[in-house]
Order: sequence, then C-alpha cells, then structure tokens
Amino acid sequence: MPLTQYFTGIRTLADKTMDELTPSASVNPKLLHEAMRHSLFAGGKRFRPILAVTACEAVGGKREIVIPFAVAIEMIHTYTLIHDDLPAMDDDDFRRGVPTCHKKYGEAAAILAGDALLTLAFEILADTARFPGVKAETILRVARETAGAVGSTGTVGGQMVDIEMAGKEPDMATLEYIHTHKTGKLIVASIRGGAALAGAEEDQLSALTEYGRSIGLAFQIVDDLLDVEGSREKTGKTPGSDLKNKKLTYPSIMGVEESRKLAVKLTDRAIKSVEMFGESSSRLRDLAEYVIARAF
Ligand code: GRG
Repeated sequence: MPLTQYFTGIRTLADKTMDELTPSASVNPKLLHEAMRHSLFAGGKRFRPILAVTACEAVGGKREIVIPFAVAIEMIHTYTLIHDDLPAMDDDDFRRGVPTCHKKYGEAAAILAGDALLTLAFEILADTARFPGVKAETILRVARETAGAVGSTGTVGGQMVDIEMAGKEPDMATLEYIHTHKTGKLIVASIRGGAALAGAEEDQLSALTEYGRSIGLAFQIVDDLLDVEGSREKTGKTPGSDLKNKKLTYPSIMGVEESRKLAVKLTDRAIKSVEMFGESSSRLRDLAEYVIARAF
C-alpha cells in the first residue's frame, strides 16, 4: 500500500474517533467546544497518531487498540499549538492554514480550549473501557509516561527554556535541550505508548525510544528549516516566526546545509535502531524518511 494511503487510513480512523470523543459545538459552553474543534479539525498532519499506530503495528498489535490513545495524543499536541500561538508566546496568526484559535475566538477562549483539550486527553486515557483487552496497569503506565512527557520536565519545560533563551547567545547544548523536550518527548511518548498498549516487550520499547529520539530531533530540525525556507502552503503557518521571535534554531547556529546533514544522520540512526523488527519495521523506516523529505 502506498504511504499516502497508509496515512489516510490512520487519519480517517483517528479523526472519526476524535469527533466522537470531543463534545459537539452545540453542547454548552458552545464557544469553548467550537474553539476546541476549530483547532483540532483544522487539518494537522496527524503525525503523532500515525506514529502511535505504526509503533503498535510494528510489534504486532491491531490499530483499533491504540486509536483512543492516538486521539488523546493529538489533543495534547493541539493544546500545545494553541497555547504556543498566543500573544504571550509566539503570537502567531495562522496555524494549520487557518487563523489561530485566539485570532478567531479571543485569548481567553483559546487558553481555555487548550486547557480543556489537555484535560480531555487524560480523561480518555484513564477510561480503561476504551482499551479492551489491555491490562489496567499498562494503561496506567502509558498515562503516567504521557503526563511525564508533557509536563515541566518535558514539553512545558522545553517551551519554558525556549522562551527564556529568546534573543540570547546561541548555545548548542541548550538548543538540544529545548528541542528534545519541546518536541521530542511527545513524539517518543506517542511511539512508546502505541507499542506498550499493543503489549511490546521492554527491549522493543528501548529500541523504539531510540528511534523516537532520533526522528523527534530530525522532525524539529526540519521544522526549523521550514520556518526559514517554507511557505504558508507547505507549513500552514506564517514562515519567519522563529526569526521574528529571536528563537534559537539549528539553521541559526549551524547553517542550513549542516542542519540538513544532521537531519539525514538522525534519520539513518532512527532506521538502524529498529532493524531488530525486521520486515515489520518497514513503515517505521518510511515514516523516518517522510520526516526529512519535507526539508528537501
Ligand atoms: C506547552 C505551550 C506549550 C508549548 C509546547 C510544541 C510546542 C511547545 C510548540 C509548538 C511550536 C512549534 C512550531 C514547535 C516545532 C515542532 C512542532 C511541534 C511543530 C508542529 O507540529 P506538526 O508539524 O503540526 O506535527 P500539525 O499541525 O501537522 O499537527
């Protein structure tokens, strides 16, 4: 099956479940639910749900098992985007090709839409009935790992350091911290959670963690490159935002060509780390290649 068809299959399934699990815009408070839906269904790539499903299938699981988890992850990701776009953070007007949540619904509704998406994600994860056949202790472990990945020592921590470092002297170690936390932790959690819910062994989880760390960093480098070179059509947001906000990025420290080389190296490392899965790693390999293809 071609990769695009594979992606569409997962997106369709995830979007259908996301629609069912998100309160309708006719439910009170209507504005809040409309704002949540505006950002959720604005056309994201659904990269993290795709990662969760691919990891699940790489260890022999059925994709239906992980769809509620994949949806919860996408809700968490969407909350980070809504909050990141706020005037107090990146102050962006466009996201996913449409006006940002605060531009359309105002700042208060956007903050609350982000809060509500984060909370809803954990409500879904804590509902063991949504994961038939999976042990409660596995679900609990996945919920705990996901919370750890997005809290103050994960995504939120990465965002904090990113904000603190804006306009300061470039420094590679800090840049790596920002990227591995701001973007990488949720990507790793998506992959580990997808595999764990499918019953992965510890050595499989370790290999997938290495894979996730490498593609997570490659993904962020590509995002940096697209901010320099991309167009609104390609990225769905206004390019040049990092420069405007004096953000530390790979191209700003090592230049465009070296950044590209590093992304390729990380992709190779990701592919090597899942060789133990044999043929069932082919989609993981495709995904790693898809990540860097966006930067070329
Ligand atoms: C905790 C407020 C808060 C923020 C967390 C994730 C994040 C920090 C900010 C997002 C800003 C950003 C552009 C990060 C770079 C990498 C990234 C997460 C890009 C957006 O993800 P995609 O490309 O987007 O998967 P779509 O819209 O396709 O889901």
